[in-house]
Amino acid sequence: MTAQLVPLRRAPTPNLIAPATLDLLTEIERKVLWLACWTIHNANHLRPSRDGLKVGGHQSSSASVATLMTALYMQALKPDDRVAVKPHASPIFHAIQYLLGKQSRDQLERFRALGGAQSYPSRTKDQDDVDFSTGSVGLGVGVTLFASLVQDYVRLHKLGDARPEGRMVAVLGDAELDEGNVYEALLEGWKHDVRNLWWIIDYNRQSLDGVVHDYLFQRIGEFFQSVGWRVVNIKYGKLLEAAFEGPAGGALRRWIDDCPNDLYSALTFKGGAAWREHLKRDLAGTSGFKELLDSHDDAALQRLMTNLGGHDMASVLEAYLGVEDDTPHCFVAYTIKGYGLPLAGHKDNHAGLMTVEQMARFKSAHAIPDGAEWEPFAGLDADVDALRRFLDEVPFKKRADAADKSGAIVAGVLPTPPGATLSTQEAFGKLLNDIGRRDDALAARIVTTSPDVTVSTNLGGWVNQRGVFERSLHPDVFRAEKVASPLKWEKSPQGQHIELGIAENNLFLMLAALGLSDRLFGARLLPIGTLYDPFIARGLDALNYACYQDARFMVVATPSGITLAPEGGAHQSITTPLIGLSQPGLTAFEPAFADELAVILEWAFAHLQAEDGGSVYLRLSTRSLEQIQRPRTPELAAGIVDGAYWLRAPAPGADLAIVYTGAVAPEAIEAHRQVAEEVPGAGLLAVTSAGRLHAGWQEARRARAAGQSDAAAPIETLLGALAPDAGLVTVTDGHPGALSWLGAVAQHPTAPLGVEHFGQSGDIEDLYRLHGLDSESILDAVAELYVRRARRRVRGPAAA
Ligand SMILES: Cc1ncc(C[n+]2csc(CCOP(=O)(O)OP(=O)(O)O)c2C)c(N)n1
Ligand SMILES: [Mg+2]
Repeated sequence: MTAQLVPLRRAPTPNLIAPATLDLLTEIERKVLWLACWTIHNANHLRPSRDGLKVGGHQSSSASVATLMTALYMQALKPDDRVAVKPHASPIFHAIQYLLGKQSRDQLERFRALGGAQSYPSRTKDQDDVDFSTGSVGLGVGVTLFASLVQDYVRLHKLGDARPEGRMVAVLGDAELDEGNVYEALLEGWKHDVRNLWWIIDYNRQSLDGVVHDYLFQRIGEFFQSVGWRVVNIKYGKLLEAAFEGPAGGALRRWIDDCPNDLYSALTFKGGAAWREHLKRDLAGTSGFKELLDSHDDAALQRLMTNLGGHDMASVLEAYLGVEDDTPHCFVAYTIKGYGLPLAGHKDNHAGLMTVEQMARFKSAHAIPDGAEWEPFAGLDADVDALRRFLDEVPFKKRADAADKSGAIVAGVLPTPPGATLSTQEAFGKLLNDIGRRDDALAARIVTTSPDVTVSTNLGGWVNQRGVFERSLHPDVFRAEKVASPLKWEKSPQGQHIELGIAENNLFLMLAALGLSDRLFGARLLPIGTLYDPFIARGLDALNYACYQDARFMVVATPSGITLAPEGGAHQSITTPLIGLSQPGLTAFEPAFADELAVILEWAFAHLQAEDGGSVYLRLSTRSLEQIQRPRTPELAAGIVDGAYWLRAPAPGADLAIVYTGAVAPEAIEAHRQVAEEVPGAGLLAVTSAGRLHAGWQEARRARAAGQSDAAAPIETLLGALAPDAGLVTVTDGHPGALSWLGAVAQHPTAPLGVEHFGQSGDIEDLYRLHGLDSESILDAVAELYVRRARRRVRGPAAA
């Protein structure tokens, strides 16, 4: 309890809430706690277990926020508010939804079972009204900040249905504030002057491993304040506040404030007698103290000493309802992990579950008759009709579906940017620049964002057309002062580019929020984020988080691989093609030519909006390649979108194909030219998306297993042109595993080339030779395959 947060603003004490309402809310809170604990108990102790694994669920983390969440959902939230609930309070969330008629008993009974209510609130998997998924601590907190920015963006661009502004709320565990992404978000939010944000910290001073120190929290209040937030402490409940008014009140308050967190937790767990023993020893002789102790039996003393603000409905409501403006608010609610349960305060209670005996006592304390465990009003003192009426009138219950119903935005044909030689990054810049000139829905709905690499990822042309977004007008001073620059940098509420500081976590949380805009704010946006490919890893969990929520966005990562040669090993990405191949909800493309990119972009805009679509990752390069002048035939376009096409078709039954993806195209083309002199029928396969090929292959396998015997994946059809024992040489500027699996499609012997070690500076020629991506290495791999084949023919398959 030592954290003396700067008393920036004490909760105001006007009588904001009628006593009868307070009583009803207190009853509902009891029910919420009961249902959450019972849901977990049912899953662990009553539902048959087939695998003997502990099902889990967090009764203590849930109990910690029962008051905070009940007050929030049942009283403070308005229909347009959006909430991220700390992962381990999922049972409390589901219980609240259940009482509001938005969650079924069946879902609660199947908590953590297949198809049931999810362990951690999930937008896509839960059936009740989850606004933001949570699970990886810190990310749900951060996304609310970016959502508030998106809400402002939508409003200032006059998109959507002009609904009232909502608050973006995070209910977070105190340990979430150890996650750096939270501070990255706070700094970015400060720059953008965010509003309508509430972060409610469940300050139980416990994390997973135990009771935490206060070192960080001693600074938290000041930190929030320094970035423009208002901090509201909800420290003491009404019982304690009343006790502080008595003669020994000052001494008692000091004792609690000075009590180390671990001792406070241990005494909470032990109960009234333990408090008495310590207080007697420490406060002996304090005037009025004996009377205070004597007027409390052990149970009353336990109630008094644990009456922290976060468990006191009146204190919590005063804090929530006392907010009068849109300034970001941080509520520091003092709580006890496991409050109201026999687990309260124990340092090991994070994953602790009440035993069957403890649950039986808990059940009788809640006056729940046998068989009425799931009944919404069983065991409550309040009048059931009054409870029903109250729940029916809860403002949050009236929220409408936020989906954007204005129909799909059509990209139409995106002409290939002209140029004899182009890099895919350059082509991307030109394509976006062209879109920026259009006066249509596509151009209006695209919003770009980048963590300080706008110019170097080629978004400059687009930004020149569309401007930078800021809530207030900020002219381009360089332009006004006539300092020559190819870039305009005027900031205004109409701007369509959101510039971020260098923090890739923020980029992906921004994309998550932008990519949910249709479902959160009724206005579909087409977000495009750019960054350097290696730094995807820096924000990877946030990228995964964005995909998990089914946010829809495009991430354009450039430059990539060792092809950015002189930039060296610290900027070379090796593993990203594997991320692109395996990340659910994200379809990765790595084109080589500008016409491929144009086709991919057309497809991507539709995919971002399709019911069964998803997000798109483009891995691009700064290497200028000689372009192929060719018509965009439907076959070519289909191949590009499906993931591959024959750049040089193999002769029927050919026994060799060179397969490449992305910027290594010239080496593959050159190797193929040389091979073709000796093996005239060899094929050259251009792969635009290993991920699409792989997904198509899996889909065809499943279709065949389901009885559709003629199902064939694009990659199966393509490789079907080769001889059964044809060799494949695959080459990619990334880990070779991204393409080596192609050998498994039709069991073709395969030699996979790619990058397996950290690189270093150099020019492309040197580096390709070093990593074995040059045409010589491709030819060596061809030779290796022929040698293997010859051996196999002589000695049988085992010899290869
Ligand atoms: C990124 C991440 N790392 C680790 C975990 C595992 N984990 C789950 S809860 C938790 C501690 C949570 O403590 P706190 O936020 O204070 O929540 P409480 O349970 O106390 O309410 C940890 C480390 C996680 N979910 N996410
Ligand atoms: Mg905690």
